[in-house]
Amino acid sequence: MAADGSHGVTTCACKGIRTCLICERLKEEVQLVSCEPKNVYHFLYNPETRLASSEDGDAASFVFPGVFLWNNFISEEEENELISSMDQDAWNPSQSGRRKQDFGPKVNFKKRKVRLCNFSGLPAGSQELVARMQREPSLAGFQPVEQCNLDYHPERGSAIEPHLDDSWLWGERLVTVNMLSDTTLTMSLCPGASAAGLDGEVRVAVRLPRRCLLVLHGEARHTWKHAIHREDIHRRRVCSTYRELSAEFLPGGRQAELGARLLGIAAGFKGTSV
Ligand SMILES: O=C(O)CCC(=O)C(=O)O
Repeated sequence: MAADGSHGVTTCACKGIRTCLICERLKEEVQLVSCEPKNVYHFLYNPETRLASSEDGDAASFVFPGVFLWNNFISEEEENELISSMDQDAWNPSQSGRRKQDFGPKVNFKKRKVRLCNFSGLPAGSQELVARMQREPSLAGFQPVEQCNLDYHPERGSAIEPHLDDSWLWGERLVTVNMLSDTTLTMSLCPGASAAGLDGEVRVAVRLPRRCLLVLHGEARHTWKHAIHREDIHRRRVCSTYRELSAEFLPGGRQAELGARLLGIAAGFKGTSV
């Protein structure tokens, strides 16, 4: 295995409209065209003021709710330990040049089916991090039942397209730990929605420093799509995203029993990737 944990990957898992540099090189006929619509207004999020300010200075700033950033959430030593432990496991090819490791139940979001399958819990290395998260008031009671590690590399043109995370199974707070390099999370509104009274697409750049923790909740979780663009991956980047259960799977919810089983398994912190 190479120092970056790669396994000499020369194939990819892209499907449909998704591509990465590996399949683009293989399919020479693929012509990449910029998908940027005409009217795009670029804003930069300021974590201190919680305002999104126009990068070109041509529009008024607006409050951007639902982002919480914790700088230096992990130390360099912890980052090294986490990455070397991940690199001892296989990384599975995923779409758009990403590789992934999953610790969670098997889910069919279309059919709304959850199966425990081989879910053996979150990995041991996350136990202390989860306890640390829970001490932050805005993450009180945060009990993740899924951890997804993603590996991005500029050589593969890794990216993740703008999307909203599911909210049938996953709860209010999405928590990500950003490792190995700085990057930018780009937030954009779903078509038809407008922000700051602007006629066009509004994009808000949220800078993610190496070793920070990011929480998306509220409007940033449900109204704004999030993406990592290929051009914002400058070096290898690894992130771990932790997801909690929605109300349907918590006490009082229709699937509380299944939720309790998932919580019990996750919190054993004896997991291997599924
Ligand atoms: O790479 C990231 O920080 C975002 C990951 C993400 O959006 C996802 O796993 O759904």
